[in-house]
Amino acid sequence: MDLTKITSPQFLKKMSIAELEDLSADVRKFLIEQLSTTGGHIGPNLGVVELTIALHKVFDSPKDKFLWDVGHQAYVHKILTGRACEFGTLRKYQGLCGFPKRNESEHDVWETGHSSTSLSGAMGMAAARDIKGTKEYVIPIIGDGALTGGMALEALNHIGHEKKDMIVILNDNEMSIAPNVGALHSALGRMRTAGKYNWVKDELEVLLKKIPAVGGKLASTAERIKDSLKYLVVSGMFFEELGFTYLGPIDGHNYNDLIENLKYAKKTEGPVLIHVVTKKGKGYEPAESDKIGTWHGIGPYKIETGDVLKPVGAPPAWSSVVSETVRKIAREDERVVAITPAMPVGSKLENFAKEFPERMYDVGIAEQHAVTMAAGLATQGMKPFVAIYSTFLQRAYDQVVHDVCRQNLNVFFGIDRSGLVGEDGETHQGVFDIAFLRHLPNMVLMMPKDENEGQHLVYTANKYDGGPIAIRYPRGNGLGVKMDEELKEIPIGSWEVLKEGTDAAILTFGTTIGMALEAAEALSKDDLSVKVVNARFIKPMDEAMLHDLFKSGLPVVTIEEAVLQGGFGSAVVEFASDHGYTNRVVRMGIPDRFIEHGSVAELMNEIDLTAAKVVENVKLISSRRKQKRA
Ligand SMILES: Cc1ncc(C[n+]2csc(CCOP(=O)(O)OP(=O)(O)O)c2C)c(N)n1
Repeated sequence: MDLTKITSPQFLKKMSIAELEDLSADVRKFLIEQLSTTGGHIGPNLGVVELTIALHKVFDSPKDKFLWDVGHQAYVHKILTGRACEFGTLRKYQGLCGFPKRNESEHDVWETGHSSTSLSGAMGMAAARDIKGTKEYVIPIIGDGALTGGMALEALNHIGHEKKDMIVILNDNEMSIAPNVGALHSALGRMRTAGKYNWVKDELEVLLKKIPAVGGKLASTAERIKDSLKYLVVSGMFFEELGFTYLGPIDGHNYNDLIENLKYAKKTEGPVLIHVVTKKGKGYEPAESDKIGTWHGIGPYKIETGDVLKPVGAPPAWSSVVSETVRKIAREDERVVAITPAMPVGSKLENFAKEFPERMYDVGIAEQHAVTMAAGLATQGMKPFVAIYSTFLQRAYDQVVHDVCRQNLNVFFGIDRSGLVGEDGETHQGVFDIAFLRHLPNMVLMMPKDENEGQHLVYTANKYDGGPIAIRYPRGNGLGVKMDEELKEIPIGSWEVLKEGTDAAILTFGTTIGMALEAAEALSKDDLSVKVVNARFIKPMDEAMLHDLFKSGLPVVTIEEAVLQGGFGSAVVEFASDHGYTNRVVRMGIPDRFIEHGSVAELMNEIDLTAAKVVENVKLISSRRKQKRA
């Protein structure tokens, strides 16, 4: 079938099981081919082909509401709702978003990117439905990984209590990004092996009702028998105890099972949870046999071999530089403990885990717990390292404030994927952390100019005993600079002058240093001499250098790949104002809006964060100064 001709999921209603199976094969072929050129979340999507088709066959989207948790597995939903023709632009600048997007389709009713929000969103939609008196079904689809997130458990607790009509689909593929972890994961494992409780329960009821005369009475006692059967047949009655009708486990690649259970759930009052067992990567061997999560989300690849097309000889990834330095330090310092909330692969902590299994914790998708657990470790004199993506640290904000900063504990944060992350788009851009950390008492915040300085800042963080300290580093690879053998401490709050100049100063750090140097070089051709400063400590700033700079009367440009409001430039302006300096300061950074997906270069261009714009700004302010002097 030509998937690009699909305009609405209505065509599914008339299809037989055999036709649905043919459609699944077409969808898989399409995904494997398309994603081989664009990259994307291939594993999760290949796993939900039958599930998504069955959902659209049984329910009526957009009247019925599908909420895709995390949203990375919504590609099949996008295909069935008329977007196959746009797949060539997937995750590209101004192209199809890799996650559900409300302005893309009326079938995308809930936007996601961060995990474990679907149940709370669904509870809100169900509450609205009941207040308004409408009749639609609300169907959150959540993975076994996302279910470990605290928010999902908070919502389960509430939904079970409220007894709202809702059909929760638990897509259990035993994987999070990496293999799923935790006691809940083990409980699901026991449910998977316990067999089909629901059918046993129903068959018993039907059987008892058939017995003449006493049947009714017996059937009423069936309730009680059912209850005891729950314990007999299913080892973990977690969901039933919480107030859900539990159906499953069912084979998520079998249309008969899927459709029958979805229809049964439609008739069931109160919250239902269907436990659907799927295989991540189903139908594409390299993805299906992946045990560590390489095929969860991936760049372009060669279909025949599964080889991922990567530049050869690239410098080490930033995550590697930081995590491997922590590993090196951990050999000498037994207080070092590494914590990741579900991202051991992305954070490049696999080597650390192998070498120090007793000092490594993958806590699952549990950012809040990760941060507060680190605080607990620190109270006992340990030196916890929390490797966490900037965007996901947002979820643990109060834990950073209340548990770590307020108690002034020695927790070291590795804030990975800081700055624009590109193709994952607005839910994942790591652009808020400076603004939400800079104002916290006790916090030290740094960003290195290259990977050599990065390893020294990691060492500095380990030596620091004054409380919380965080290093930001971007997605992707380092610059390929020479690495010093010996690690050294960099004085807290010290900046570095990279280039002297007399007409203007550029203050910047991390990824935008290259842009500043390039601009300074271009400006020198116009006879403008620009000072460039590596402001590697965002907090505390190098106040001595700032005083000198402002006293010298130089106009200043600040550059940051982070939001302008509350950012580094704001800190510089605050400093100037507090000390009565009136030098002109132009702040460059991310404007007050969410930045969508695209390559980082395209996005930087869109928001005018380019060397050309730096040149323009420096010319503007330095010519004023020249006029003033003349
Ligand atoms: C709050 C948050 N933390 C971490 C992530 C990164 N992440 C994206 S998908 C994923 C795993 C989700 O696993 P699961 O829900 O089982 O879905 P699957 O990919 O296995 O289908 C993780 C940890 C995220 N999106 N949101």
